[in-house]
Amino acid sequence: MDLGDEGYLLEITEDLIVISANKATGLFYGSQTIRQLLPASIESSSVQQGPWEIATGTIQDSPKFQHRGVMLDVARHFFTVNEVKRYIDFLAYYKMNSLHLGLSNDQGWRIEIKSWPNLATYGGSTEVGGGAGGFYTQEQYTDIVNYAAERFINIIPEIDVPGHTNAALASYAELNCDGKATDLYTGTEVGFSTLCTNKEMTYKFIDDVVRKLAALTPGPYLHMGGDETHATAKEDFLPFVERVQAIVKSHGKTMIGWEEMSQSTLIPGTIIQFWKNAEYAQNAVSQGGKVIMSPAPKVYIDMQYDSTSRLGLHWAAYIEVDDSYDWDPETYAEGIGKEDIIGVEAALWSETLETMDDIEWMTFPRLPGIAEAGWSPSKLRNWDEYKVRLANHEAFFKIMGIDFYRSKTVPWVDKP
Ligand code: TNX
Repeated sequence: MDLGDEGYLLEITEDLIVISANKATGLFYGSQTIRQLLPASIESSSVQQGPWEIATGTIQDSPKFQHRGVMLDVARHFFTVNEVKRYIDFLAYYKMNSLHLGLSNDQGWRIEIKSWPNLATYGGSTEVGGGAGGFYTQEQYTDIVNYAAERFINIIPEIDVPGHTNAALASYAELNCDGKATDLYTGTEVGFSTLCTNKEMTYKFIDDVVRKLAALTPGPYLHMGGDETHATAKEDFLPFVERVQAIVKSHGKTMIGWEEMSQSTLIPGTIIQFWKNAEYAQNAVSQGGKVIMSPAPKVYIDMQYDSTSRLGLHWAAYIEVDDSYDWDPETYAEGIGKEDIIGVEAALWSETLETMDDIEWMTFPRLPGIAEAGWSPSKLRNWDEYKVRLANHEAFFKIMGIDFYRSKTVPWVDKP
């Protein structure tokens, strides 16, 4: 039986439950399935009345894609270590294995780099709307990494360059072409900032940051952004991407970049994250690169559900729960097939999201469906069947205190 590195076999009989797997990851996923098969009251923090019954039967299960994740933007609004850990718990329950943290953007720098201290202390001192912001010390970042690893989740840190860099440009004058520090920024525009790609200091800066992040991150990937570089001339952007890839490689990591990076020459192994433009993804594939699928009209879970949603943006689409379920990563982008795709990643940009409740309301109930897009074979996925299973997760959402959106597209069991 081919269970691979992440699969498991779960055999439940009247007197025994057996999980078998090749690796510890599979045992962990088997135990998450047991959690989902038992009544949600097992999740309660107080003593509950049994009996706790579970159906007998056999489940053989393994994921379709090796990468199943969410990008959480902690730069536009800062989220604490405990909030990130709670999010990691949600990912674990749905057998996702990757949390991509957007650690820098125009509005904030969120990770301590000791050789460039102002990045965090000054560049991290605010956020969208002018709130206090914040940053993770290296110890706190390591705490997040370890907490995730205990749940078989890999942290992918992102430092977005050369655009989306105002927080760094405000912290260090020498990163600017004119040698003048910018002001901190608390708005929500994109595409106005750029590192000075012609200055050697810029590459020393990136090398220092990448060296530290690589040392703090046990996983194989560092994400270097590269999106929406409207303030960087294309002739500067292309060689910049080549140098950044080489820096990441020199510190022993594989680079991931947003799709725009595929306009440059990719080195073997570089992974491109598709969000909008199939041509960019095709560029990556034609250079032998692999793709993470994050189509904005399906998995940008910062998008509003409909025009009445109190949070979120809608530039890509209104994304109802059925819309975010009903797509197939293997056929979504022309010219990008199953063999080109390493996985699926939702994106939770936080321009409009300030609290954990806000994060939960955008994430639930869309997350389980996106997890399924990354896990289940296409032919077994069907909204009419899925929506009934999703409705049964209401009890879990409630017992976990998750603030979720009661979409009309889902036949919820409990009426409010
Ligand atoms: C696009 S998608 C962005 C982000 C914004 C997001 C808002 C991408 C790589 N960049 O900078 O936060 O839209 O939905």
